[in-house]
Amino acid sequence: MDRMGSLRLAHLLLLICFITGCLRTVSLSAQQPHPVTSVQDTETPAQRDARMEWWRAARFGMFIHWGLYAVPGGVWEGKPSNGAGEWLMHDDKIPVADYQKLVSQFNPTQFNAHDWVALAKAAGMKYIVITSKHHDGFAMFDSQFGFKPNPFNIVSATPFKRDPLKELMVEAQKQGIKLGFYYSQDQDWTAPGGAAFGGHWDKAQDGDFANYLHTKAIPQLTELLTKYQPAIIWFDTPTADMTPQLASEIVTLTNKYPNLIWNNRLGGGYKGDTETPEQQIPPKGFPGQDWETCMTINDTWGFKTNDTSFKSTETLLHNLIDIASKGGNYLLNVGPDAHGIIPPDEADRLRAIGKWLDTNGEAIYGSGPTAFGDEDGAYSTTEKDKNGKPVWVSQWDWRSTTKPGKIYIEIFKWPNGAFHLDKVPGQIADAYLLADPAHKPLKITQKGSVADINLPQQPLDPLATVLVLETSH
Ligand code: JFZ
Repeated sequence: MDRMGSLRLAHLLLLICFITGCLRTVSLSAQQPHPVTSVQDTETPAQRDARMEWWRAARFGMFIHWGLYAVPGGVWEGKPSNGAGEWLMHDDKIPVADYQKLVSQFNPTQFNAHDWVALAKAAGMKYIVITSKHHDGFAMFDSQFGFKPNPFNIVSATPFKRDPLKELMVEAQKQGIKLGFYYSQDQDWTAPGGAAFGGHWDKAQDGDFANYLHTKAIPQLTELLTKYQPAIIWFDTPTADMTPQLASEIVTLTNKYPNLIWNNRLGGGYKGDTETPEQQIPPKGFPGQDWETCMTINDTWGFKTNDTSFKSTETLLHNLIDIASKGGNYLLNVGPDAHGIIPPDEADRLRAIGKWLDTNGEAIYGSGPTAFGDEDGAYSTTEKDKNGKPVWVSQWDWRSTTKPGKIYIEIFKWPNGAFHLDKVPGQIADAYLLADPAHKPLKITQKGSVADINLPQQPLDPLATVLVLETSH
């Protein structure tokens, strides 16, 4: 088998491991109650609504994958990798000691917390989730733990010596944006006993998983929660090692922070707060549930020198609107490089989305899902996928979001003359374009639930122009 083929096979095997791990977790949770009840198990619906309120209104967040893997940037011993930047150590089976040597080259002197937070704000993002420790085990904050076989964090082990998470915490507070931490609680490829999908490849990784949790993951999560007051903990890649009992020890910790929001990737049968579809938008979202699609701008989370397949601003903005119309959040990733710079191709796109939101944010923040429901597409009646399920065929003409008394129509494909709707709930009393400062009334023709709204010849914004319908019943 060639290299590409074997890598693809490796990834397939990883995915199977991941899925069987999840299935085991799910069946365990169906069999037994949680050893420790979590906030989600005991709070009232009203308490949950209060806890999730800011998150639900936010709609748009910045994911940041930044770690030691930014140094190789997806290239090891001259060979570019096909996998994600942050998976390089695993994909190339790099020995622990060799990987750890990268610390002397990690000196991101151009890192500027003010600029990163300002960029998130300029993009119209309401929260940031940054990797505090990814699967490689390297902590991006000042930590007293994980010191075996040597201190493996940015403050103790690199010439940089600064604590970027602390600096981001200060700036996030100053500029008024929520800050959360991704923490790889299960996989840790450099700590003895930490899990690795597909198994360990270096003797230095062997050890007891519970011991790893007790000596590194739980102490580090405690440091993060006590010293940085994150709004979110974003767990990842649970394996079968994370038994209900072990997961419950983490839940005992998170329970001490009644406002904390955490996702569905802890493991051990805990559901957390949010569904986390990855790199895709489920056709109908998760009705009645909190969910967040995380997505890369190019094809990697952690920085890769060779990855320039950036999605267009239009695609990214349409994704944000699509997700909002289905009641979810968009956690869009940037991968800063080893100097501390967010790639300009990523930053430019974020600023363009922010510019659109400056004018049209009313249709996104705090909005409810679509008033219609067929505009996003349909399952094909002829085409089936490899599992025999009908293929989803997306439509990208327009989307809809709502607020009490208002229907927003985000128009992607400008129609000729009038915008036609078949199933209007209620009577349209007023119609105008959100980007028109005068909100000049547009001509409405409505018979029952069928309506036509006269539009100007040209859209006000070729990316998306928002039509506002004010309704009465
Ligand atoms: C995980 C990480 O392994 C990856 O490096 C990145 O941090 C990403 C956000 O999360 O990758 C996953 C996790 C879950 C799935 C796929 C990749 N999944 O559910 O298919």
